[in-house]
Amino acid sequence: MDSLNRELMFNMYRKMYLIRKFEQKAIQLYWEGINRGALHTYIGEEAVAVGVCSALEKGDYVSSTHRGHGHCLAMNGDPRIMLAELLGKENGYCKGRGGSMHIADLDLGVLGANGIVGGGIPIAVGAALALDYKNTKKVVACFFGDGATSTGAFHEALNLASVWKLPIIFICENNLYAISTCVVNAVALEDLAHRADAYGMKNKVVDGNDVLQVYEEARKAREMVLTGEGPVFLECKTYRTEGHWVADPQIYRQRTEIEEWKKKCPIAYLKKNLIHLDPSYEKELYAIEQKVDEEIKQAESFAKNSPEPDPKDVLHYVLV
Ligand SMILES: Cc1ncc(C[n+]2csc(CCOP(=O)(O)OP(=O)(O)O)c2C)c(N)n1
Repeated sequence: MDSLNRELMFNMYRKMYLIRKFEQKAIQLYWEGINRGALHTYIGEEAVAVGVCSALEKGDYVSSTHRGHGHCLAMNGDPRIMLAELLGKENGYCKGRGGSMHIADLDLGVLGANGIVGGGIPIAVGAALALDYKNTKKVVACFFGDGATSTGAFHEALNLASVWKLPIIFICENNLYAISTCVVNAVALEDLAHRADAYGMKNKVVDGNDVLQVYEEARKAREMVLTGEGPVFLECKTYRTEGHWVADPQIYRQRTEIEEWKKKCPIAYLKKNLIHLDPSYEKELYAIEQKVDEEIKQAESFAKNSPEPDPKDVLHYVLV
């Protein structure tokens, strides 16, 4: 872990805590009837986005999913503009026309969330082809769920990326479920990482709730793909501790299973490890939490006070 320093670890803690608080605020606003769009939260999976994105460099890209808030915040997306988008406001990332599943910020390298399961994967491969063609020495980090690994687009895109040796890291967020379908009922492999074997692609299973491990493996993967030997596939084993979407009754899994995974909270885990390293860090982490809490308050106020789109412009920026 030579590549890890105190500042980096604190920054990873800050981002994971920010994602958690952002999602909790989005849920609260949903039940208050203020956030009316679809909402798939990233609670429990924060270490994956933060570990991977902390290993990226300026000029790299990420492709996201329908569960995309964590990816965007991990790439330094603005929580105020994101929350305004969720509330359908003119100041949102898509001027309120896109909602949760279409947030993108090309300046930050966020190619966009995507409501089509597996839809981001070929887009990421296209972006990697462009980076390669321009000889940029930059990479794409392509996020998708366990369910997406059973789409045709996944297999076609992985094959092409491997044949063309593109600079792309495939990151499977295996949270055990695709809506209500447990992965064991969908795929006859213990590790989804082995799906990459079929395409001659290096792959690794990672503890997706340990941000330091995710970071380290993503950092190594980035170096590897830049040697021109082709993509790397990381399967990050994790769990979404909330429903598939905000109002999911979750009748397909046991409460005890959820409680067990809550004990493996990636944020609490990093906090415990940092305090173990140096007890004085507790105070600093608390200060970080206070600052993020304030940031979320400001995001809420910004979003609530942002203007609604003018009804006469409602079809602007929309393909009809
Ligand atoms: C092509 C397509 N098929 C089906 C759906 C409906 N759908 C939305 S989310 C989802 C499950 C995705 O599971 P996974 O890829 O594991 O991601 P997770 O939700 O667990 O993050 C499905 C089937 C969709 N949006 N797009």
